Amino acid sequence: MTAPRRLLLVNGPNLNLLGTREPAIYGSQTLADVEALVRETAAAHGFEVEAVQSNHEGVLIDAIHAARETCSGIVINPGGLTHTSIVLRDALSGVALPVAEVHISNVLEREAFRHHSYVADVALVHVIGEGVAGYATATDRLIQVIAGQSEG
Ligand code: CA2
Repeated sequence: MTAPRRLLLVNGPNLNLLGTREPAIYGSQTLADVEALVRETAAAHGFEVEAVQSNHEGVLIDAIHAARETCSGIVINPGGLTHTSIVLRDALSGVALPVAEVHISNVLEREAFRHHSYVADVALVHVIGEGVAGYATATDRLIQVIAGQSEG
């Protein structure tokens, strides 16, 4: 079966607040801007995007499970779940799709509790601290990975 030309974009808890608070850390663009950027970037390669944001871990996990049938890769900013969630990590490794992990801020230069990511070693692409533009970088790099897989 040919791989679907569709990506899942996952944004975790509190990312619905983008553009409303803490602009010094997260910038002034909104979640709608992020979703539009990823759609535009993916469309340049002929990919569609299904976007989900939730403040509820189970909703994110259900979306990741559903992507197994409908998508060929996942771009994810897990928000604070990055640093806490073994179940989110298990969902990502369970569906066995290529994953791109994005963080808007440079988590490695922030508080020590943000330095560890449970998602990092199940992701093939990591883009950290490039602001919202990092979602476009992550999308491009993930599509390159998918293209490489379908060649091999
Ligand atoms: O830098 C990132 O993208 C983070 O994943 C964002 C998470 C944070 O817990 C991670 O350590 C790093 C927080 C998302 C909350 O986003 C907000 C945006 C605007 C206002 C308030 C929160």
